[in-house]
Amino acid sequence: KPIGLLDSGVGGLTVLKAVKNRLPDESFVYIGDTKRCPYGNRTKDEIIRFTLEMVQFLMKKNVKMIVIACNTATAHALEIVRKKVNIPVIGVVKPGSVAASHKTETNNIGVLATVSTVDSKFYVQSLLKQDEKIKVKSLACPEFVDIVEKNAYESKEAKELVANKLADFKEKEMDTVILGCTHFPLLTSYIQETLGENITLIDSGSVTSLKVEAVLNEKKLAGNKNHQNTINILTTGPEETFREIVEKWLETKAFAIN
Ligand code: DGN
Repeated sequence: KPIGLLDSGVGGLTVLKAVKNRLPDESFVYIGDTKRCPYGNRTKDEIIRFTLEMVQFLMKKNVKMIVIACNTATAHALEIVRKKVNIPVIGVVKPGSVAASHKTETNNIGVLATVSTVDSKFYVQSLLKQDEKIKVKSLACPEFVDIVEKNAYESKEAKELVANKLADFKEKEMDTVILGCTHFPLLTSYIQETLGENITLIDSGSVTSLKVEAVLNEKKLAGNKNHQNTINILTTGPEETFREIVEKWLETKAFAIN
C-alpha cells in the first residue's frame, strides 16, 4: 500500500522528495490542491474542509499512512484528520519544532510561514512545548508561495523578493529559522543568502521523513523491497506548470485528476 501525502500545491513535494529518498522501497500518492491554492489566506473552516476532502481522496487510493505535507493544513486540521481515519497521520509542524529546538543554542528561533499558520500560533505553542524558554519571531511570507507555484523560484524576481522581505527579519540572538511552509525549501539558497550563513535553516521535509520511517517501523507497515514501487503525483488544478515543477524537482511525471 502507498503512503499518501497532501499539500495545497507543489510545496509538499519538498516533503515527498525527502521521504522518498529515505524510503526508496515505498510507494507514494501525492495530491496537490492547486485549484484552491493558496490555503494560507483561507479561513480555518475552509482549510479544514479542503484538507478533509484531500484526505478522503487519498483514503480512496488505499493509502496506509497520511502525511499532511502542508504546515497550514497541519496547524488547523491535524487533530481533526486523526479523529476521522484509522491509519497513522503525520503533520510537519512538530518534527520541525523538535529539530529547531534541538538545534538552537540561543533559544531564539524564527519562523517563516503563511498568514494562516502564523495567526494560528501553532508553531509558537509547539516550540514552547519543547522548551518554554524559547523566543519565537514569526513572519508571514505569502508572496513566497505564489512565486514557487508559478515556477519562478529560481528567478531574479524571487531572489529580490526574498531579500526585500527578509531584510529586517533577523534579530541579534536568532540562530535558527524554521521554513514553516513546505513551499519555502525551494527558495532555500536565497533565504540562506539573505539571513547569512550563521543561521541554521530547518526544512521540515527531512525531519518529517525520519518520523515517517519511525512510525512505519513501529506499526509494522514498512514497504517490501521485492514489490514494484510506484509514485503517483496528482493535482486538482491545471497540469502544465505543476508538471514542470514536478519534473524538475523530482524527475518524475505528474497528472491532473479529472
Ligand atoms: N505549503 C503550505 C504550507 O506548508 O503551509 C501552504 C501554502 C499555501 O497554500 N499558502
